[in-house]
Amino acid sequence: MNRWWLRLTHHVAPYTLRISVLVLLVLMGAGLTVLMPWPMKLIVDYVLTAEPLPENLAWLNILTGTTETTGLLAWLVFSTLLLFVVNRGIQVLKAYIQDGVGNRMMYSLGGELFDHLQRLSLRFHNQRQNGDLVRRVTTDSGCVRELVMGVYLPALTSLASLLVMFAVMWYLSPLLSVIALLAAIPLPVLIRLLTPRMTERTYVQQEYEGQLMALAEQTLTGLPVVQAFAQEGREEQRFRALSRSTIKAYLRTITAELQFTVGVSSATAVGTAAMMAVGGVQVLNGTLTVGSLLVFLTYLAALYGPMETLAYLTSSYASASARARRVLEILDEDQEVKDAPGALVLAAHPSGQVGHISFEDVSFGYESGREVLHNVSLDVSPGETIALLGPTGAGKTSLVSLIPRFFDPWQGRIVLDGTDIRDIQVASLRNHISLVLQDPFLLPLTARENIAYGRPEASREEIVATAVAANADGFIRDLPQGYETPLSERGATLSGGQKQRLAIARALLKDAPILILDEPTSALDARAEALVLEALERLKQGRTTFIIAHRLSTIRNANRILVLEEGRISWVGTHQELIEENGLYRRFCSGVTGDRLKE
Ligand code: M5T
Ligand code: MG
Repeated sequence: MNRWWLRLTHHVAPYTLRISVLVLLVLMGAGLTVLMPWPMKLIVDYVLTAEPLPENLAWLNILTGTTETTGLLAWLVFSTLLLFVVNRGIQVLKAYIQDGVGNRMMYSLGGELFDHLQRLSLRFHNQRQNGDLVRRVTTDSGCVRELVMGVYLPALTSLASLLVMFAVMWYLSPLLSVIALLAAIPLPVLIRLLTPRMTERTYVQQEYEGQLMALAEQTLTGLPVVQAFAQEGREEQRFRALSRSTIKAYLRTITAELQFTVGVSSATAVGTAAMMAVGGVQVLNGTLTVGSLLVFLTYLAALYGPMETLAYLTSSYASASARARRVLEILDEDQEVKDAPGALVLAAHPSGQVGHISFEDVSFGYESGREVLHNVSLDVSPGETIALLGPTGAGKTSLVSLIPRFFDPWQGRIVLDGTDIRDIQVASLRNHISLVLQDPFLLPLTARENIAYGRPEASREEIVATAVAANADGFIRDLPQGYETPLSERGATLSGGQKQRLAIARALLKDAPILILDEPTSALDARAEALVLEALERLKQGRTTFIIAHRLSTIRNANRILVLEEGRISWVGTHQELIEENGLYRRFCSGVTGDRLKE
């Protein structure tokens, strides 16, 4: 975790020029801040006392072209005004550039994180909470902005002004400068002592905040279930309990920060008191002018600012590094399923027979120690339709999800047209597969865009034709804005069967040589199912198809039926053979009557 910032440099590098301008502005600002009390000093020491300017300030007379005190006064008043205006101008410009560059860096890192997250395996996402991940992308990616704009730049500003002020102070009174220096010594000690604690506490706090967001997100997503079981009270209690932990963690962070701030301000207060005493005596002795003491006191007040900034810096650094930890943790997450070096790119328009798939002694599970598929071997010819049948939890969905490489097998291999699918480019492999998932998830897009999701360039005619084939055209036309109706919380909500037909249309339009249908008609009534199956029948032509179903009617036309039981292939044969051995079918599908089998 050390040197974590080194890993973020490529989000900062593109803005080097703008950051250089910022640094320049910062240094100019520091210089102006130091100059600020000087017109006042000159007025007090030379204008009000009508003393002539000493040798080393004689250039002021030449510059103003007058030795008159009133003329000098006018010039000094004018320069105060000028200093103020220029300083403000610099601040405004600095703020503008700083915000622009800061946000660009943040979204650059956020973009990298989002991209990486999208490509992480479903196994990773199954174990993570969406709300927490969203927070990492949208909030925690601000760490790079926080680091550059909240740590490095303020550090430079503070150090530059401290340095210049210290030089001037030394020129005015070395003794007082030494006292100021003594007051500053506890600062690095405190930084070393308290930073690790602050980092740790900030990390814990952010973890809790992530959990809180995840809880809110999950509860809102599952709200129909929460309301149906009247569990709002329990969810509220969970939220409140988590809130309490979050607040506790927050307070612990604040405590660490406050300890630090108190330490810093005590040191500064003692220094201030000491300097007032010694400076006062020096003025009374006549070794220091009133004007110089004024400059000194102004700097003292100004010293406190940068020192406080330095104090905040460590807590900003702590929080930036805690956030960075949450970002890098995800970026370090290995892309489980990724392109092998020199991976094969499948031809865009495969000619001839494509889609010969073999499972060779494949074993697979989701978590170690619990194997879900055991030594599955299967050879599917191009254009063949394989139906998968089996009790719930047997591993049907798991088996087909290995084909697009949502997961890789633990043992054995899957071969597509002679190539191990691990040697095929993932995107290219997936482009050759059309899927209807068991849970037909629709995106918050219009009906038309949802159907065209896998082929955004499809023409309207193609989209409508596919919808007609999937028996979806009718209900889509009945939606408030037809094909242009947004399918989101604010748009139309579809029934389970309608969603399923839309998902089928989406898969069909993709027009891939391999078709995987995970219970595509489970939510349809007999009539709708018949219509969809008829469409599927047409579309299955020439494609290697896997169809999972619980109903016999759905799989009647499959070339082969495969029965999966507890992760093993227990039976393979045709529909006719299955009917003849109907005892077998009854064994794993309890509750299905003989009548049903005759469908
Ligand atoms: C097979 C387990 C599940 C079951 C077995 C998807 C998924 C499944 N499993 C996990 O541990 N993690 C997961 O992410 O794997 O599950 P399946 O392949 O989904 O079974 P199915 O498709 O035959 O069942 P169904 O109900 O869809 O007919 O032990 O716990
Ligand atoms: Mg399933």
